[in-house]
Amino acid sequence: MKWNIIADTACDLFNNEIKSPNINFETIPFSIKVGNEEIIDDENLNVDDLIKKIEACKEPAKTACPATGVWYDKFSQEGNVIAITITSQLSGSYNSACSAMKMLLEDEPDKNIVVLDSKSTGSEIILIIEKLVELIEEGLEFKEVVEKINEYMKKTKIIFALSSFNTLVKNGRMSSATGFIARLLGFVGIGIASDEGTINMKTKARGKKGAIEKIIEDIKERGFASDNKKVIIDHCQNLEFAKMVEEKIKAVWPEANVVIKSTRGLCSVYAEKGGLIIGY
Ligand code: X90
Repeated sequence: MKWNIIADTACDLFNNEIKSPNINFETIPFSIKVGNEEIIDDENLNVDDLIKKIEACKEPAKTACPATGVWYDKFSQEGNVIAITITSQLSGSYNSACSAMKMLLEDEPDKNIVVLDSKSTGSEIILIIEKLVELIEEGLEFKEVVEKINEYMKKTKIIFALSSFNTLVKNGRMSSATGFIARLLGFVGIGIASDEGTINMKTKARGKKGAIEKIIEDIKERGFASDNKKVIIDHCQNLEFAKMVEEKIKAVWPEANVVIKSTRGLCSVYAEKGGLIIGY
């Protein structure tokens, strides 16, 4: 049986990063607008250039989620379909994918298809996709895969550390009251996702070291989703900070499996230069 895993580019994985004989993995891009320029978050997007353009532009960058028709085209491929989107609380991507699913089910009522609301973004979505691959490779039926992934999604977590909340606040993805940190230079704002998938600001720290302490505290408090203590650290042009976090995690949990990745376009726009998004 062939399987398709379709995600929007908030997942920060490229199409060639999931390799499994029975799985077709594809990502659907957001579009990003910087000034008058329209940029597609596809495989050719260069995050360095994007950040430079954003920094040179007076207005904040804007984004738009994938259209229903694009999801529909991917869904009509042969085989089972599992789609996953960025949190429905911050983007229309989930609704757009759900409309495509409804259309498809009218044409093919027996199709095995589901759209998952990650209630998160970036690295937490990577954890979920990698788990999906594991479940599919175990040879489970569609229904079992969906059941097990829903259980797993209750356990995965996200914590992010950003030094600017400008784009999030200016685009109305978080209120300026919670975006207070945006104005405090030299501080790192730390937040998590609420159960519904909105931004829940936790605290602020002065500099990287303080932020790392808060991140470790959070992992201790909420615990890993998997027995093998998997952590994915997504960074927007801040490998140094990502490595510092990795080192500290390894010092506390030497057996942890830590992977560092770069944000693609969408998460780069909102996490901004220097931001970290950690999934565990
Ligand atoms: O539909 C669209 O145009 C996309 C809008 C996305 C807005 C939010 C993106 C957030 C990216 C920021 C920190 C992580 C927050 C996670 C909370 C669930 C990264």
